[in-house]
Amino acid sequence: MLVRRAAGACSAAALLLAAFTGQALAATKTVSAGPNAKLAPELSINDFFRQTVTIHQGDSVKWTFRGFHDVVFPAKGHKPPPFFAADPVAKVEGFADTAGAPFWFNGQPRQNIDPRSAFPVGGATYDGTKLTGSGLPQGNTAAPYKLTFTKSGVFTYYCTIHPGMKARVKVLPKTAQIPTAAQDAKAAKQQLAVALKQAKKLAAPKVPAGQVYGGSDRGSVNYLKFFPGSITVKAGQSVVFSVLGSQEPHTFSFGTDAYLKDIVAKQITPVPGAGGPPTLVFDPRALLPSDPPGPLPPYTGQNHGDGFLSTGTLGKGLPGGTKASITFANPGTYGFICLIHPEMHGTVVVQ
Ligand SMILES: [Cu+2]
Repeated sequence: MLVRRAAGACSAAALLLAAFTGQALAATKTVSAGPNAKLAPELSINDFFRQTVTIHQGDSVKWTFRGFHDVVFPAKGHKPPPFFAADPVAKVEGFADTAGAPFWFNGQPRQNIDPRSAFPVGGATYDGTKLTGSGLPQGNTAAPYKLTFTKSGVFTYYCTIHPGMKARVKVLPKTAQIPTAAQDAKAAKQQLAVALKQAKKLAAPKVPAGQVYGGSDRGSVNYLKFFPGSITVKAGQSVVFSVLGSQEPHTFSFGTDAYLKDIVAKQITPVPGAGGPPTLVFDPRALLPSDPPGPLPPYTGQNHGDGFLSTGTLGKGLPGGTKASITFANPGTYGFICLIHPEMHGTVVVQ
């Protein structure tokens, strides 16, 4: 009891002292990149919780990661860097299919993760004048990212991985009133409730006959799933594969398990740099269609040697567009996955 009273007196003294000198104690608020909640495994909500966090000048924000996200503050008034970009020099080379034929994309520009998205940049404080970011965190086990805000203002930040995923930090003078931690938690909870309500509406999209959707998305709410999971057609018929959302690109990729797994494992490969950090390079087989731009050839089950055929990444705003049609020549049961989200599986049954 005595000890507790002494501790209480001590912290009261510290508060008094702080009030006296006009110095609020520097505090840290936490924001979750992705909801800090257990969701259905195929449901991805690409948002920051809470959306606008308000702090005092000199305070910090700590981001914890749920899902594959980053935190990037451009200099105020500037756009965030892209997630990936064409290498100005290096070309794709040496990619051949299992039949030994070179892929069409040899000679195309290599696609790298932009180093400003890939690696931490800008240091531990932010005042709005220079690009500052977390680099690519490694999923849910990533260490939190912490930034101290030295100037007042309203600062917009981005996840460069998911287009449209952005939020704000409002930095107020030290004397201003700001929400309490409890108020922040309540707002984050409400924000999640709204997203989950949206998710309910997206869980079973109406898909026209003869089509398969990759994902069912609206804004930050994304189902990482094929709809329907299995489609049956007659030999000689086609299926239209489409991605209507813009935040999560998908591929529709046929092939043997081993071949597709190999691409997934090499989806992003570090290539050592000369004295600097490595360049993170995308496997062109994951990003680009298996065949030259234009209508895809019919699927026979033996394309490119052992049956590889891929639409490349589809989605709103992507060079590959939102849809691809594939004609199925031979009866059989053909599995496909998304090479960006390999947990997505589907089947085409050809009769
Ligand atoms: Cu993200």
